Amino acid sequence: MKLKEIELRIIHLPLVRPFRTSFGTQTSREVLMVKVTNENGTTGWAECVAMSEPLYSPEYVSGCLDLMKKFLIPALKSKPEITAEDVPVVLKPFLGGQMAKASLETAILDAQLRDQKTSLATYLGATKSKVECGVSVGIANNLEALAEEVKSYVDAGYRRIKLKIEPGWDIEAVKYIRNLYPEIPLQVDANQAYSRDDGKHLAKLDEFNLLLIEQPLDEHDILGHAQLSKEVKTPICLDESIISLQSAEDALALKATTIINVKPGRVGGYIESVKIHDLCLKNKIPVWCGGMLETGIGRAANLALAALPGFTLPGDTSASARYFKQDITTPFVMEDGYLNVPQGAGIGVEPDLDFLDQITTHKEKI
Ligand code: OSB
Ligand code: MG
Repeated sequence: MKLKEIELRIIHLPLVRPFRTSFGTQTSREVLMVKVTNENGTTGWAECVAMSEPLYSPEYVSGCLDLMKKFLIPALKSKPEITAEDVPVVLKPFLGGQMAKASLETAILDAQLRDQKTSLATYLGATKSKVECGVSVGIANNLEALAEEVKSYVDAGYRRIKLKIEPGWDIEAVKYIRNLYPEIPLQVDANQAYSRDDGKHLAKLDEFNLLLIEQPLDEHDILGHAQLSKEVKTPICLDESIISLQSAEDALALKATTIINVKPGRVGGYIESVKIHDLCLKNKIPVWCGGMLETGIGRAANLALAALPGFTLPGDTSASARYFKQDITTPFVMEDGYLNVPQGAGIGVEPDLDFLDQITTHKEKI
């Protein structure tokens, strides 16, 4: 396609409740939205999953905006014709920036698939029409408040619970919830809050029959995760450390991870995500689709990915109501613990433009 215009805008959506992790507390989601228009007048949408501050990953909203404007968009616009598959090749010289790159690739892919009248799910190789939902539960003020929040999700039908942990909020919290729900699939996410010396401590989680411990150590500490996996029986699952197909191959070869959380934004897009999925399927490594508190635009695309056959564990693909009072798309509503995979062309959903304008704090066209 020929790129006619790219619109970048920043929106602010309040969260239904504060979300506390080992790296901070969020009360609202600031999101950089990308809209591309091609020569046919077809539009494609995507959201950049970077957060306001570089606390989960080195990328952050205003940094991504700058990177896109100065380098990524000029490189894409310099090509007379572009396909989504060309995007990673054209942008490869610019180091890092996976989240920014992923959003540009996805918006172009959305427009491309709309022109071809093909859904993203079909394009990626989906084999399911609905996916099992898990939910990520923030660090609470006390165990009673945690139990109350977990109960609301269990009652809503979520099929897997993930507890955020950090030193001082780990063994007791897991024990408390496990006692209340002896059977529910349960896992924890530390977002890098532990160190290499914490093996013995984290091994205390082994008795609670957890599915996995997500990213206990620093994102760069592959060796540390490999050592930890010998001290702890619960499977280690990397999130932050997996930034590409190559990093997934390395982490598997070094036995630093036996399960992988795939987040398309973190690895540079859906095309790279499918490559990681294929690698894991070949090696019988379970994968699941992570989340970044996406709006309906990002969620729609994540559901298409989560419908691939290797995604055998429930993802952090929760219903709109888990995050926002009002989503920017038709809300995703869970039925019996599942969300339906959008079947329309492209990502299969569109933003409510009036609502989007109301919550927009910055908008520019390139
Ligand atoms: O580590 O998986 C994470 C949200 C923001 C940044 C990092 C993470 C998360 C979540 C929530 O755990 C996932 C979601 O429900 O979108
Ligand atoms: Mg995580």
